[in-house]
Amino acid sequence: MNKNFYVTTPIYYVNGDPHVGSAYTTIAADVMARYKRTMGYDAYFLTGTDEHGQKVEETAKQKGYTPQQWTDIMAPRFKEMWAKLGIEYSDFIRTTESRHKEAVKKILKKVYENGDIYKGEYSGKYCVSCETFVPENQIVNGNHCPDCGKELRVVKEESYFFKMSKYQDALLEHIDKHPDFILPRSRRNEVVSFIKQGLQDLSISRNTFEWGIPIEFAPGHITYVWFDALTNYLTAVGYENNPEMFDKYWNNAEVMHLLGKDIVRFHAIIWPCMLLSAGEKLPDKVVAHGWWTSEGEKMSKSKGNVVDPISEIEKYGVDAFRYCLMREVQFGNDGDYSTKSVVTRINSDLANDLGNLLNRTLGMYKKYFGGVVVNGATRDKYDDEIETLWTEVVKEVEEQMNIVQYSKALEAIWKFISRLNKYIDETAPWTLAKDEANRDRLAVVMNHLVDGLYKAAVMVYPYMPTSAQKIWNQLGETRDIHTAKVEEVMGWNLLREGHVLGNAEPIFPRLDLETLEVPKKDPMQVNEDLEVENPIDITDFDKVNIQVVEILEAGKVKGADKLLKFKVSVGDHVRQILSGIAKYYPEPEKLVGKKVLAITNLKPRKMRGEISQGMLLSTEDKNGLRLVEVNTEVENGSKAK
Ligand code: ME8
Repeated sequence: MNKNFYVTTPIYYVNGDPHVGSAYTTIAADVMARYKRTMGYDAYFLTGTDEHGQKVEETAKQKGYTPQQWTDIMAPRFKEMWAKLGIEYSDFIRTTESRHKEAVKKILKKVYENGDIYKGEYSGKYCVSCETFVPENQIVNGNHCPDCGKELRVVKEESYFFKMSKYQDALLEHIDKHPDFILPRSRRNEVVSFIKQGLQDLSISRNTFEWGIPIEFAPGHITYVWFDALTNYLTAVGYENNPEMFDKYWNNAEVMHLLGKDIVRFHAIIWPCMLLSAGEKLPDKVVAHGWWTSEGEKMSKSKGNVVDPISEIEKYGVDAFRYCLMREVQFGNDGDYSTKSVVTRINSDLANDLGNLLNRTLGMYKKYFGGVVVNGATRDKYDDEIETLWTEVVKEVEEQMNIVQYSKALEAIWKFISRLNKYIDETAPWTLAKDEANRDRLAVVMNHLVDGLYKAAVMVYPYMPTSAQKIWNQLGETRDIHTAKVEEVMGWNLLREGHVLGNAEPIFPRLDLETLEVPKKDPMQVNEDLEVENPIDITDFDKVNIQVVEILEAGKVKGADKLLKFKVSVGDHVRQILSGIAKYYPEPEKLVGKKVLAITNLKPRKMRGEISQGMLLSTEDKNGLRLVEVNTEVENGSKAK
């Protein structure tokens, strides 16, 4: 069997700091690599940063740096975060490295020589935040991105196109023949129906800015950032400079890309088409996970509810944090990160089930046998049950990990841990200990417990490496758990007669939700990195005339239930303004005498045969809609600046 494995995370944009979302994918990849190693694989794990493109260029500029300076500041921040989260990647790639530039050149050349690139003009809409071209039929709310909701820009420039349409059938066939190519399987249908709508050729070059990899056959053009970024997966395993490595970790490995559902199409459509054109093998699994929200809301910098992994690991410890992320949500589904669910999880699974089991077991071993292993031979049906369950659990974990279902794998592991707890109740060692005649039986029971814990440590190691090591150490095993293999712990009686167990120390302290120190945000703190939606320039604002107007008359419009008709004074003249707010002002005449704000340079238009020469400003909240009132002392016609 092929025992090489290659797992990747997306390479993250360096426009902001890593957060719980990027941490999630990276932890998932780390868990997978560690798990595969325990299963005897030679696993290679890649993460890194996506440093080119308009989004990064613009962020750098806003912050007052050159793009290179900015990426040099940001890339180490990702490395630092991953170190704190116990991530042990094999390589960290930055797309500004020369090895990557060479790899991009190579793949572009291959695709070009294959006749799959032609010159044309791109004319349409572009979302800088997603770095993606948005076809007309997908635009939402007038001019916004269907994925992130941000405003789109018009792009009209000469561009080179990749003949993606040519690979439509080959890709569909591949997906059909490989049921696990896109995971979870539920995502597969979405991708297939998208492809079936017809693949468009893809613009793969830009020529109106400079932060990217130049294209040899297209002077003045740089590589479209996604074409550049996706290639990173090849670069890191020696596509351009190390054929031996490339053979090992690409051609002869199980290749798995982990990513969020936001970028499935790039990975399950564009990327395989690029590889088909370049004549390279396709990855084996493209696995998309869901989206994290925080305490029930979408995470955003402006709301200030972005979960910072550092504060979480300060509260719970890194292993508990890793465990909760992987356990709480089924991989593929969206999840909500809340303090309550994390605390509940830690208390029940870690402190109670696992921590207590270890504590009780070591306590009893010390009491009954002085903490030194004694083997015995008196078996019972409970021993058989435990042993059978263990074999089933290993199999179940392997099946779940194959379809990248971490929470299900953990459920299986916890079935075993809970069974060990139940085994204590069934065998009641404290009763056995009362009678010297049961000493041999007591030894068998206690050995099953320490043995079970020894095995459990290997199973939880990918998720909680430090705690797993602590469990081994408390069991008197000094070996580095990194080297542990599931195969070695399949059998029983792993701890031999005379083995000295260590001391029990609590690994997962119980948390109290009430008294948990949740660092309170300073309500007066100003967020300097606040992200503004649809930012405009002061010159944009200057175009809009907002003036104070006094309502002189207000009434209903015949035949139009929603409309109110106002006569307003703008200081030197009177205007008529219509507004669709009748529902909120059943007695409009009460508005007479109030001063409100109006946009006065909106093109006049007729509604229901009546002219409207402006727009009254209003605000809306859960209590309904209200006109924006101004102090009556302000003179009519005064401009809002
Ligand atoms: O897309 N919940 O980079 P990116 C879950 N550079 N996962 C989340 C998340 C959330 N709320 N927020 C982010 C890019 N993620 C490209 C990738 S790959 C060749 C190029 C995770 O910085 C998730 O993995 O926007 C998502 O796919 C990724 O961060 C997007 O990272």
